[in-house]
Amino acid sequence: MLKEIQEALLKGSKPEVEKLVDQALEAKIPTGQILNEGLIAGMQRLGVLFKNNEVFIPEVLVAARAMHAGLAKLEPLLVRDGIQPKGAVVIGTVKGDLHDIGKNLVGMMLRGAGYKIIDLGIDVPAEKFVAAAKDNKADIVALSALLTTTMIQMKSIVEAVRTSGLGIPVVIGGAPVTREYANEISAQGYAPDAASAVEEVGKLIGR
Ligand code: B1M
Repeated sequence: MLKEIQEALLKGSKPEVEKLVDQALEAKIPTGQILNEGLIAGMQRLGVLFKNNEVFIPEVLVAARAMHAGLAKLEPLLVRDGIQPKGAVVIGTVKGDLHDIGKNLVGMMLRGAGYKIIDLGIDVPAEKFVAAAKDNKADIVALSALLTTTMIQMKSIVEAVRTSGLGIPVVIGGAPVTREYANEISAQGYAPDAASAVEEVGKLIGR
């Protein structure tokens, strides 16, 4: 069934992805397995096809729409209700970057772990991160970037948060981002995936 989810995602069929995710949940396949071995694995296969010019932006967009629909089915199971927020996280994809699937997943996992999420969306400039962190008394700022050309924005955002006097850490992630890069730009945190982002945020804000 997980392979079928991948195929449906590659076809960009939103109704099929939704139906198969429902079936997988009914079959009691663990949510994490549906996420990692179904949806994310499908997206990884699509990435290879995209890189090799075997599929193009329109196909990737419909697949992304199907992925969002699949994630929406899983979200209630990843998110626990009625718990006191452990802290407030301002999250967004950096300026110039329109990729939001990974960022949404990180936000979803953090919400599931009990954090309040202020999601600024995509293409977010430094000043907006700082303003939202002030307005929401955030405990941490979380940045996502998927392009080597946009990850460099992270440096100015880390700097803007530092000089704002807010005194809160910044955690960064996204496919091209590494721990070395985080060190280089003095970001306090880095996580390679959504589950590690939860651990890293917990460590950084000490809760
Ligand atoms: Co884009 N794209 N794309 N794309 N796209 C990539 C990223 C690329 C690797 C494809 C490729 O060539 N193989 C390539 C980047 C090359 C590079 O810079 N190294 C690329 C390119 C080139 C482009 C365009 C420039 C193409 C063009 O126009 N010629 C263009 C740029 C647009 C822009 O942003 N300005 C573009 C456009 C698009 C679409 C809009 C069509 C679409 C995005 C739709 C959307 O997001 N709503 C898209 C997609 C879908 C992809 C791929 C296929 C899939 C990305 C994805 O969603 N993965 C991608 C190839 C790939 O990654 N295999 C590709 C699934 C997601 C769950 O993983 O986002 O990595 P990911 O998130 C992970 C981790 O990275 C991490 O946790 C997540 C879950 O574990 N993580 C964090 C992410 N953020 C984090 C933050 C954290 C911690 C962890 O802390 C805060």
